[in-house]
Amino acid sequence: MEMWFTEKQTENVGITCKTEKTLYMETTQYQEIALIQTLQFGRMLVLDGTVQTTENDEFIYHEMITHVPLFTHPFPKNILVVGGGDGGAVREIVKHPSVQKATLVEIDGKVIEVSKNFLPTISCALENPKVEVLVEDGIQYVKKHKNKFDVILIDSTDPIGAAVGLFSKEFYKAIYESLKEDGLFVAQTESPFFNKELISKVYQDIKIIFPITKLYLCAIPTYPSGFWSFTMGSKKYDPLKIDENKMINIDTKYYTREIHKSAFSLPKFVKDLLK
Ligand code: AG3
Repeated sequence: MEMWFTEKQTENVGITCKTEKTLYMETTQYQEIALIQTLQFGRMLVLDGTVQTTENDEFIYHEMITHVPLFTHPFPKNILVVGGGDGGAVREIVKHPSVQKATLVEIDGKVIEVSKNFLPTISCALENPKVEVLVEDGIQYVKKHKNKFDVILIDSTDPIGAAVGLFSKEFYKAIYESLKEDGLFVAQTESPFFNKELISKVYQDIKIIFPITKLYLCAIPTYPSGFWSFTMGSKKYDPLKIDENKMINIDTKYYTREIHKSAFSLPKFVKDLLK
């Protein structure tokens, strides 16, 4: 007998992976968590039926959500991650020698626990002394902490359920206040094929608040359409005017200096979403 897992990415499209077994499944107050052993992608974390990360392609997302903003800021010291309970973004953040502290605020403590138990290569930095892990509502946390962070990463799920507020203008205003005067932030902003309206709205909302707003792309095999966007809002630093001499060599598999720039070169149909 063969077992397959399908994420229905839209009403009419899905991704299907052959699986060996389900390692863990539980419904928490916030969502249904599943950890599946797949043949193609290794272990896969699934929240409410949507693929969050897999052992084999997670590096693309986690490097791109982290290194683009952290190399845009000339000296990032204090970093906040909202969501990201699997720890992948934090693992990349602590590779930067300038970082003194990374605070991870994840609403669902079970995601952290399951990732620690089943995804050691992703969650490995959660115990790092520079990392503080808090289980609480990221929106409330951001509202309470003003003028504090150099870089904020919004490593959220799709804009459904608990994550809806993470895609709101009100939240972007709170992020602005939570950043220092030269701070910047990046949010994962879904697929340019399947989430066109969301991308347009988020971009316009951020643009009203931040002097520099830019969208960049990467290719992620397990996410809807395989094509993924991130949106950056920055108070001072332009991601395309970075001092390349300051870019230290850190160990990556996707991110390079060339990718840092080329990721901002957008296909016409994506550019059109930002008008
Ligand atoms: N967060 C973004 C996952 C969105 C994927 N959407 C989907 N499969 N429908 C990833 C969290 C990784 N730290």
